[in-house]
Amino acid sequence: MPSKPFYITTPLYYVNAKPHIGHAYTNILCDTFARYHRFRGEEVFFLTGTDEHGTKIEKAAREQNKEPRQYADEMAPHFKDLWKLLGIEYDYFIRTTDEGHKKAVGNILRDLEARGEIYKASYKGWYCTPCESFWTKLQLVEGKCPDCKRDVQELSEDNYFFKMSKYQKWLIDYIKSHPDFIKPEIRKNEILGFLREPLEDLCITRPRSRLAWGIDYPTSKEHIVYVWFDALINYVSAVGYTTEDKRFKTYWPADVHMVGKDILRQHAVYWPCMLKACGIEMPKTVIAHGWWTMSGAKVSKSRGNIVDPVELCKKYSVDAFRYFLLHEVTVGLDGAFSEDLLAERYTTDLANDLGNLWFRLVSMLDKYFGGKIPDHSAKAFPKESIQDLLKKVTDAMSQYDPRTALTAIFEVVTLLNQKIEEKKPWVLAKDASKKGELGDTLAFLAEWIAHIAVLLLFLTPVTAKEILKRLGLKSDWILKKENEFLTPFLKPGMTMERGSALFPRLDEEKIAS
Ligand code: ME8
Repeated sequence: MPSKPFYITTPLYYVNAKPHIGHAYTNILCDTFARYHRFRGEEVFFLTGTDEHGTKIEKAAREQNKEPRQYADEMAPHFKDLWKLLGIEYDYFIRTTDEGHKKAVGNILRDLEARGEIYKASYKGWYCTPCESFWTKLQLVEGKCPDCKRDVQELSEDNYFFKMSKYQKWLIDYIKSHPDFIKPEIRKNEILGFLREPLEDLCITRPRSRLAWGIDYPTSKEHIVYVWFDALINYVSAVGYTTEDKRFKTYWPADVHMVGKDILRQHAVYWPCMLKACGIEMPKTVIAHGWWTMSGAKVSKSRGNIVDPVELCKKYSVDAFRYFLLHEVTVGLDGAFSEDLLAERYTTDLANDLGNLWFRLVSMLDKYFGGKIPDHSAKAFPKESIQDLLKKVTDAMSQYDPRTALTAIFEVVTLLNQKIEEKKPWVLAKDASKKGELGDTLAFLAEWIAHIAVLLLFLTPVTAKEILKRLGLKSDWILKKENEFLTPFLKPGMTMERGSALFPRLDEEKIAS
């Protein structure tokens, strides 16, 4: 029986501002894992999209004198455009305003209500508009929102509640007995810490009089569904829950929900309780990555310290931006972003190490062998070392650790540059009796570069494909059996295309601007 497709999701981003480096990071991570699983021959379903309901969106639309729907229609393409620019190969883009999604939300609510999982009650609380959060008096900090420290309003209103509290014990047991459910460990412990306090039922509606922009609550004209209850359901509505049974069975459960640590509670507490109440299987893993910060503060639209990925890609290339984000921090930790650091990594790792390695190889092949792969002996193929690198990279990728994979690859790049210094092919070239050694040395380097390029296909795909094209090799690799990789790719006489610099020297003036 074929294995279940690998199903990976990003959060659905609010459309109240254009995407920034943080959103780009989550999607680049997911794209890397999606590409890796396709590379391993698996079917993949990679879901991303936009979260379009709720107070934030309504407010942002009104500020521009627009209807929320028109505003969302104008904003959603900014996300699609960025994913296109970044080469994010998602399979489906869901919008919470899609009819299919709204239908699934209604079906779920009707079912939960019919089964007594939802009740109506009067609710008194303190509401923080920017955070869209209700707080109890105890939760307020000096009378202000505990998250953003802004003013809150006291409200009392009739609402619908999901009986989340009854799942508390089950959830704690589930998290403890499924070590991979929440990653990394530190975030799992945070959630378990949160669950030491009594879990309250979740208020899942807003009165229409206060918020009109959202999904209608199916059994009350006066209520709108709370934006988080609506948005989380996308992960099952996108694969046909309650609308296309066969599709749902094919894809669910999700293998990975990738989220930032800011929204882990919704994904590791609300969402599992919702699924449990619906009788749906749990996703396999929720991974919470860290935040990109600037001068110590989280990059965020509300702080206004936005880093524009489009500008960075224009200046440094899509792959350089991708390399930086994947290589700079281990998934789960925070990363301090600075353009200076990006420029430094570009120059040292990409231009000086990888770019230069390529340049030296093709220059020597051109000079000594007319741009062709020379005759060489079988020992020129470094099978064991290549096998070792493959293992390091695949182990790291199966642990959702692209940083370690990139580090292992770039360590080899450094070693290969050192090898050129040691072997001094330009000295070998002067001695006719060393022609065989010269051929072996260059073939060894060329094989390494070809194999490295294949391993970069899911990490820095533009560069990887470019190198493979220049070597005259295919780039639609599917690696089902290791042996297909542990074999020479190049034959004597094959010609290589020199091409321009893979990572051109940075133009100082352009960078400073
Ligand atoms: O929370 N560093 O949407 P959102 C790293 N609609 N990642 C960051 C980041 C940063 N500085 N800033 C944002 C929502 N992100 C809800 C989600 S899901 C059913 C609903 C990324 O537009 C990170 O993935 O505020 C974070 O979790 C997400 O953007 C929040 O996006």
